[in-house]
Amino acid sequence: MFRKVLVANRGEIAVRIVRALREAGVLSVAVYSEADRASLAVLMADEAAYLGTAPASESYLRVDKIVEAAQRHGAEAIHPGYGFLSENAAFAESCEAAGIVFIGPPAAAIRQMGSKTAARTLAIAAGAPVVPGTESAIDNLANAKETARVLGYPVLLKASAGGGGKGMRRVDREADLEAAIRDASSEALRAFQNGEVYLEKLILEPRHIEIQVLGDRHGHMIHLGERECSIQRRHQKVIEECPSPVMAEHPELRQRMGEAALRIARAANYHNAGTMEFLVDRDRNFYFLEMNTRLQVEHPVTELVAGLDLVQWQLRIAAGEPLTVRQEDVRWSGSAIEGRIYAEDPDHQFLPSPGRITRLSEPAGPGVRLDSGVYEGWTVPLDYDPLLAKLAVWAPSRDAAIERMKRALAEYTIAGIRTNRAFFGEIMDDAEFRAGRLSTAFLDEFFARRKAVEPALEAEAVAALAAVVAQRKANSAPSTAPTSPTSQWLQTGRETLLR
Ligand code: MV4
Repeated sequence: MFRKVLVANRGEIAVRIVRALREAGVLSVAVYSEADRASLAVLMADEAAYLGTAPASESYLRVDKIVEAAQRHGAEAIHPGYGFLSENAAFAESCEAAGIVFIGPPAAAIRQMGSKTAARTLAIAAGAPVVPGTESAIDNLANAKETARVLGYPVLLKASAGGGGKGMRRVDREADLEAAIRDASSEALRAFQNGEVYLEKLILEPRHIEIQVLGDRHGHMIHLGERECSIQRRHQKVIEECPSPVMAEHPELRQRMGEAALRIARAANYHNAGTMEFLVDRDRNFYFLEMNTRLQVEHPVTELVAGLDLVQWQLRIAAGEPLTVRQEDVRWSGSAIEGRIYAEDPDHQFLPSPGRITRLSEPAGPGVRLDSGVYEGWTVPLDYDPLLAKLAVWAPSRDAAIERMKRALAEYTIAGIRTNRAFFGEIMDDAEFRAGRLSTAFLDEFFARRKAVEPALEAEAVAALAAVVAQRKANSAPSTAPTSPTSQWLQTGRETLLR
């Protein structure tokens, strides 16, 4: 195992990795920008290295400064976390060139999976199902029209270099195809410096289900089942769970998707942790979409249900140790749900809400796992992704996990900034969510349902205000009426809300 590892990231994931290093007896080096001088990861790590000013382009994206910091601190390896440089093949190569182990897959696999068309070609060669479409970029309109006609409208234009929804265009009829290609291509060029686009058949209201894989440097690879990630807003995941509610009714689907994921990973000569994204349609046909060659934000739900520590395995695998877990050893137990707590205002178009956290009280207790990157008094910078923490719960059943999530959310107080915390409680109470009827259209439909009941909620707010006013009067009067500690506590919370 390594003696010292540098964590090339920030926020909750830097904290997650520092914790894993501490448990493994490995010294940790945090890196930080001007805005993150007093970050939780910096406070928790053994050592810290300053990178530069707040913009990521001057700090967390600076390959030269990060590699130099690792050398200066004597770190033998770098864990990139997610985002930033985690899927940058040139960064992985720079690490290796400097004699530093990149804790992740081979640079060649990162590069290959970075091209969506190359990934599709690889998946096809591996015998895995992909969405019907083209394997190479569109180079003339006549061919594109012919392809779209064969696929059948609606079709979806996607950026070859893309992912995450950028440069995507739905096309419903041939008359719209030419303009859509032009728009998608120029968007792709701006976002990825590569204007290539290709065509896929549009899958209507799919589920987004991904498979976690883990492989060592000696050719042994396993899958750890799925995560259901259909609840997304503008390609940003909001809630993830394991198992997927579809697997409860169709357990054979996990094995079939797991095997497809393994075929693709083997074809890519993959090692370390990786994730295959699939779309699953209403008839439970599944199609490979793309591969994420990094540790994912939502990895805790897999850890909770499969009962292993993905970051520990990433470290051991990068250090050359064999993966001693066999596929038949993997057992999935119970149900886990994760909610991403963002510093954003759900009542105002989810605008980022940076600022100082004036009060923080965190949930705990049975089955609760909080991966947080903040503390009371911390100022959430506006320079980065507004993810504050991930609240994950485990329980023996999905219904019990939902109740546990509601309980944990009720224990969670974050004051000083706006967060999406309360919004999760509403989703946990949603009948469609509880029935497990999920698709990528879920949140749009949820907002439409919520709008329909808004007038009733306003009346409820007036009643709540009246109750607080009455309670305040009662409290100020010299009364012997017993007030329970619970009601006192709840009232403090209500007052915070009504301020
Ligand atoms: C699709 C699709 C339907 N049909 N491809 C969005 C991001 C990118 N990773 C792939 N995405 C999609 N590709 C075909 N052929 C629907 C989506 C999609 C989506 C996928 C996963 C999670 C949320 C989504 C929200 C809207 C659209």
